[in-house]
Amino acid sequence: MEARVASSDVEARDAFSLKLKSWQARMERALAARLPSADVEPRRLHAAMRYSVLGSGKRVRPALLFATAATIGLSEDEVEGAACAVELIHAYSLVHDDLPAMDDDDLRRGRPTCHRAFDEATAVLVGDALQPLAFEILARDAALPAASGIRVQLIGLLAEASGSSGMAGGQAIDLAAKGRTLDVPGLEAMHERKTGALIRASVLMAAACAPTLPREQQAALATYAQAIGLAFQIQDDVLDETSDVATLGKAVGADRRQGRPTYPAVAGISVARERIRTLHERASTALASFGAAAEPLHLISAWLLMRRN
Ligand code: GRG
Repeated sequence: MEARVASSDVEARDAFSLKLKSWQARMERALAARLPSADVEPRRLHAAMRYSVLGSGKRVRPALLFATAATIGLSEDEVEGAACAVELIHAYSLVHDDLPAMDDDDLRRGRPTCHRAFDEATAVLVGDALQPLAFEILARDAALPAASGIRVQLIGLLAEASGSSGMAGGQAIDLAAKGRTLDVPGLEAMHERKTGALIRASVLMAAACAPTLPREQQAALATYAQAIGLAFQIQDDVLDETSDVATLGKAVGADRRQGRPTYPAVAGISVARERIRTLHERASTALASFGAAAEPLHLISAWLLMRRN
């Protein structure tokens, strides 16, 4: 019996790995179609936008939208536009995070960062242009079959998650904490905004596309999303300490060098790993009421737990 369970687990993971590849390919096409062509003026800006979004990236946030959609009975078509919007905000945050005024990084996704490949002013403009493109998609994209009330909700969720009460606020807290220590609750509050907010929004935006979803299931998805969002950032801190540049595609040890408070620095690596594990457990437990339908979300959780970059 145990052997059968184990082999079906392996089959489920193999199937998920194929699914993930298909989502990644789908996103590459969907984003390429929505980004302005590099042949259209201003060409340098458009080329830099495409450089920053296309070609690689794990597409974790879109995968969460697609997996949530599958769990609650929506099609991938119904959430593709929202998945593009979230990924564009994520891509802009990486471009700005890499700037000399922030992390001053040379390498991202195994390639020169946007300001290195182009120039600083262009990289600032890439962020300035990717953000409104995300909201334009939510407002107008014909491929997003959502009613106008749902579109307004999607815009609100993404704005809240990326603004000063979400990602940008988390980044501000992180920058202000350089060279200082935070306690674990302070660190988790920062992580929940900086990285967790957009991950949570990815799940909530897919849920918002199904307005008849029972309130308890919406709450269960929010609990799942919050837990994996925090776990994702703690794992990023662990990988920053334990991985290498070739695996990660970006500089390692940068957080510690820059005096940033990280989970391993504050609590130690083994406490950080244990916290990641319990957060993933909490995420799994939250999905109980969905039964087998939530398998894609369980598999995303398992993927993130095992990730090496
Ligand atoms: C500049 C407003 C502003 C915010 C920046 C998210 C963020 C805030 C900065 C990114 C810094 C960073 C590396 C945080 C660790 C977690 C994280 C977001 C990692 C990168 O996300 P992945 O792993 O990247 O999903 P890929 O390349 O796969 O898309």
